Amino acid sequence: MSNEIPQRVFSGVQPTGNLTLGNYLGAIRRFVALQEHHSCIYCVVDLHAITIAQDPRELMDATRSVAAAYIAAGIDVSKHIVFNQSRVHQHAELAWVFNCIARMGWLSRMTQFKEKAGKDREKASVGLFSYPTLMAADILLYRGTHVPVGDDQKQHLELTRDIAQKFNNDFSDRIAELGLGVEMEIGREIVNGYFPLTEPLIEGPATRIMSLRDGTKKMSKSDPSDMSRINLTDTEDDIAKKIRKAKTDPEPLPSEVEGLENRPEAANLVSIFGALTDKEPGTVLQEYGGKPFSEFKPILAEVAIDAITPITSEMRRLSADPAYIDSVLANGGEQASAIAAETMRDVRDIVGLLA
Ligand code: AQP
Repeated sequence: MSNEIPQRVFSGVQPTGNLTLGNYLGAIRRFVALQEHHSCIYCVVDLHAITIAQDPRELMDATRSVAAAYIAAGIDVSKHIVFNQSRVHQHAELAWVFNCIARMGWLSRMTQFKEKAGKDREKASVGLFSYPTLMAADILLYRGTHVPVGDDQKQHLELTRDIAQKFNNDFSDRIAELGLGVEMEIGREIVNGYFPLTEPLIEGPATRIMSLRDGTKKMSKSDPSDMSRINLTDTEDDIAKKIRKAKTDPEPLPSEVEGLENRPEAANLVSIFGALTDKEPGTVLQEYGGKPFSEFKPILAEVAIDAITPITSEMRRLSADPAYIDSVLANGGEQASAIAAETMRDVRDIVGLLA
């Protein structure tokens, strides 16, 4: 009996439109940092994208574009696995098993479903409702131990842990009989089972970047207003204009972090600045406290342009060669399939599904 699950980082991004500064700072930039010391699998989660209607051609383009962003941001595809989810059929297969493990009550509490389904829940797809069980399958198919995500995914990761724990409990005798159980130390917990209790990595200065038009709403690629976000495909002029027009209040920047309370737009611009320059908000305010936004915004725009435009131009160069992107995804898909097939063989045995 093997008694250790190796540490493995897994995360994904949906190909649902242009990637935003939020996706970059909250997720992709952290994927790049983690690759130095971990074995990583980064997925373009196209099966998640179709929980909301997508134009087929745009979906293919967006899938390649997310892969291009991963590579342009610095993910080393010769050392880590990058692929699109739908290539590995075991994601859907394990999601079905997890649909039978997860409880209706658990899924009914998911705030993202409530937000995305809106008022007319009856018309939302079943896929949108069961999205978190597919997300749990994405992670646990590779027995992912660490998942870097933005703050909005916290609840889904808690559900992933609940599903893993229920699976481990429901089948504990069978897991022991087959010798597939492992003792895991995750954080401070010692756990015995087949699936690890995944650790969410929600940390750093940019776990929730807010809309440039409304500091109480998350910056999102599907926001109807393009002015609400900075896209990784924006030109320098676009970035400068969006920051210039970003909603703010009439007061100058405060000198202390406490002064940002009840000033969501100001707090957001300061945290974007901090994330882009690797500075704590307090340090940013020491430098810029007392300055009006008319002075701070152009400096922020310059910092944002410096950070984003090298990635944008590399994405553009990569996107001109879709055959290369496809080869990366195919190669990553093969490596992912090999791991996924092993997990799914175990799961079938554990659950009692004849091969
Ligand atoms: N505003 C944000 N701040 C910090 N992190 C963010 N993430 C998303 N928005 C922000 C993180 O990016 C990763 C990929 O997100 P996703 O594509 O899976 O979907 P999402 O979380 O629903 O992000 P969007 O941009 O709002 O997409 P749409 O509009 O399609 O729903 C995740 O780790 C997420 O936390």
